[in-house]
Amino acid sequence: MEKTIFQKIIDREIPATIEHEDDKCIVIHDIAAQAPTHLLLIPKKLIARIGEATPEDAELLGHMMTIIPKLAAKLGWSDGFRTVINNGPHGGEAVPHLHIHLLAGRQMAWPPG
Ligand code: D5M
Repeated sequence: MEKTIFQKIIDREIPATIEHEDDKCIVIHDIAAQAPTHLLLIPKKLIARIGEATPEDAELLGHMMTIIPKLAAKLGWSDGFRTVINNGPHGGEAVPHLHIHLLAGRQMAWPPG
């Protein structure tokens, strides 16, 4: 199976602006930013989408959740931010490698488009 674009970034085959990295995940700046700050929090393990996560991914997913408040503190998101996971065609997913969008720096609208 061909590597996803995010796997190529994790493997340093293509460049990205990296905001955080540890043994379990990487956080990069989205190339098509939809907010003043738009990050992607990506597990190094290939989980195609959140709908395919399994109970054995619980620790990894929990770890990823704990990265979010650290980023919020580091980047000064005191006015708030939004997290988004797109899943499948109706969810607007483009890259089949789980990623959590983190958007900050402007007022978000509801409902989402
Ligand atoms: O979101 C996939 C996101 O991935 C979309 O917001 C663009 C972003 N993207 C695509 N290629 C790159 C590279 N090379 N660097 C950084 N960001 C990238 P989805 O939820 O799947 O629609």
